[in-house]
Amino acid sequence: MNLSKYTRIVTHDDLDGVVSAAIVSIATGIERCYFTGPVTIFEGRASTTEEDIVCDLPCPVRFGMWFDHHSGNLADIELRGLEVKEIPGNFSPAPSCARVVYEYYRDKVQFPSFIEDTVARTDRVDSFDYRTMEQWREPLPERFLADSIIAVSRDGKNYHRYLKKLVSLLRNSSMEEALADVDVKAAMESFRDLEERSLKLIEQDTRFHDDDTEHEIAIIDLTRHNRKPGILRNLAFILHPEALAVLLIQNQYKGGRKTNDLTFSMSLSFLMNTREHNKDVGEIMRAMNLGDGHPGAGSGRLPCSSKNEMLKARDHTVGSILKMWKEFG
Ligand SMILES: [Mn+2]
Repeated sequence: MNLSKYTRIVTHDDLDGVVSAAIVSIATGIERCYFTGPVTIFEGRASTTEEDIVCDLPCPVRFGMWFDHHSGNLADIELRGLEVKEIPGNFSPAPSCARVVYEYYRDKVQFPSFIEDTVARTDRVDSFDYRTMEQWREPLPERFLADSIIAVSRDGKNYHRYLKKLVSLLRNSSMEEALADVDVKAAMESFRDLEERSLKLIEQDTRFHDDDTEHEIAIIDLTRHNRKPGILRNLAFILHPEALAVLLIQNQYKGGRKTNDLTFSMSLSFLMNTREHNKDVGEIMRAMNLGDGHPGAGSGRLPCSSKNEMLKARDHTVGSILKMWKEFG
C-alpha cells in the first residue's frame, strides 16, 4: 500500500529508468509510472506535480522527489539557485540512477536479495562500460533487457505498456528470471530481427570518405532509400572494427513520407574508451550548427529545399565533419 504523499513515478524511458522505477516502487508501494525522455522534461513539455518522484531525468520545475546521476542536470539545479542537499531525493555521480535510488532507500527498506545484482548490472549498461567487441556483444541479461526496450521503442505503440510490464517484472524477480516472460521474449526476438536488417543495410550502404585513408569514420548513407529503414548504427563496428566512429545519414520522414531534409547522428566506437583522445562529437554538431550532443554521441539536422541541394549538402557536410574530426587530434 502507498502511504506516502507521492503518487507517481516519472522516469526515463530506458533500462536505468525502468530499474529506478522498480526500486522506488518496492520502497514506496507506488505503481503508477510515467516514462519520458530528458528533452521532454528540459523543454517543459511533461506536466509534473509535487506528487511525482522523478528519476534519471533533468529536474522539472514542479516535482516531489528527484533522483539522478547526470552531472549536467546537477549544474542546471545550481543555476536555478537550488541547493541539491535541500531537495528531497538523492543525487550522486554514480554509474546509474538505479544505484542512486538504491543508496537512498537501502537502510530504510528491506529489499529482495536480487536487487543488489540488478543494480550492478544496470551500472554496467548505463555507463556503457565496454572496452572490447567481445564485452559489448556478451549475451548478458541486462543487455537483452536494454535491447528489448530499443526494439519496442522503434515500433512505438506498445511502448509504455511494455515499460510498465518491465517495472513490475523487475520489482518481483531478477533480470535473469525476467527474460522468461513472453513479452520480453517477443521484444528480444524483434531486436534480433532489427539487428539482422541493420547488418544487411550496413553492408550495402557503408563507405569511407576518400580523404579518410585510415577508415576512421564509417559513413552509413541511407539517403537512397524511399522508405525509412530501421537501423542500429553501432553495428557498423562489427563489420568495420577498425573504425573509430560511425556517422549515420538519413532523410527525415514526415508522416512516413521522405523529405529532402537530412539528419545526421554520430557516435564513437568503444575502442575510444581505451585511448586518450580529444574527439568530441557533440562539439562537431554544435560547431557546424547542426545540433547537439556530448563527446561520445551527437545528432543534428539540415533542412534542404530540393533533392539536388540535399545531395550537395550531404557531401559538403561529410567533408566538413571529417575535417573537424581530424583537427581534434
Ligand atoms: Mn541513467
